[in-house]
Amino acid sequence: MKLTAPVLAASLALLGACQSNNSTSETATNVAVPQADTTGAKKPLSEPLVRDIYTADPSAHVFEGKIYIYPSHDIEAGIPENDKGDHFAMNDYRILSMDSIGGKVTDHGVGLAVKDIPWAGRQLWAPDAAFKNGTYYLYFPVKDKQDVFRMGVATSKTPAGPFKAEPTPIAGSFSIDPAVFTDTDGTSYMYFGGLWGGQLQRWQGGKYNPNAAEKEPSGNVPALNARMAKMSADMKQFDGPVKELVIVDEAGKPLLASDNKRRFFEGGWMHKYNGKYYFSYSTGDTHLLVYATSDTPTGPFTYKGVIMEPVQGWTTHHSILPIKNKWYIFYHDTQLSGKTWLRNIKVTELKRNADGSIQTIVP
Ligand code: FUB
Repeated sequence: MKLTAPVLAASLALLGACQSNNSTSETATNVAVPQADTTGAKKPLSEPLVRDIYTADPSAHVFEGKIYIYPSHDIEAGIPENDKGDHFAMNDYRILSMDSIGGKVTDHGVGLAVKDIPWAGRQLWAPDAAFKNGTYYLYFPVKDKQDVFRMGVATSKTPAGPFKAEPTPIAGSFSIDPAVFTDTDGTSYMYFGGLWGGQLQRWQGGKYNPNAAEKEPSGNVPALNARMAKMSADMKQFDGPVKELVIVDEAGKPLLASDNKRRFFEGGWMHKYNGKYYFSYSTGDTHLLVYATSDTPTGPFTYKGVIMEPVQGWTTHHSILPIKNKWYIFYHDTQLSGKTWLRNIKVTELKRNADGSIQTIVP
């Protein structure tokens, strides 16, 4: 997570204050909003899915024949930007759904709030969801009362929630951006981690160091990697140790910290295509979405290329899934606000070449 002032935000017109409420509502998607383009900026590839609230970090899934989206719910908390990301002070999640791509978006209201998580302190960041054995699981990172990011899990009998949080965080979890992937053999894994404000650098060596530098190592040393763990049968715990998800270059060498156009930063996502595992992630300070592939869900993964060029805003966060014979990528930018901490989710088609490689999207 970028923690300081916007770098790439173009000066598109503000579209009015987004008002947040807890009610269920419907909004039309991809509605063109008439506005004069006085900036000469290029038209974005797609339009925000919702305009009455700010949303980011969309994890999308098909549940019960509909597309459910579990985004962060950005708010203007009035907290000045700082290097620890205090201004990303989100308090709850709003769960969204739509029947099809391009259809109406239903806002199911608050699915989980910080106040209802017994161990939480502040900052409800990018979530993900999963379904197993008749139960829906919402995975979320939030700072505990000691201001350390941990991962929690909450459950519901319906994908729209509301979700009830477990009384304690997932033992052994840390940092941010959980993405839970269930393989074709039924085994589920959580992929997670994020640098800088996501605190991953505080966990080098496997132990928490509150005095670690606030940024990552630099230079010709191995980059910090995302983490992964197998999920327990009840999907509420890790089943085994947390492992590093090693990403190597075409020569099989681990990516270096200095290689910031390719190294992992945050926002990991896993999907499987034609028997191969695709781990995609944000490169943070170089503003790219990139991917690496492997023959196993545990890696090592080999870097392959860029999925998405920089969006408007500092960075984006995504999910990739098949819907009715096509693949889609959900992501965010800052088209509605021009502010890095007030984002809006979007979706566009993801296309591949015959060899399975992903075509680069210019958003
Ligand atoms: O929304 C808060 C953080 O911003 C997420 O956890 C990161 O992935 C970045 O999108």
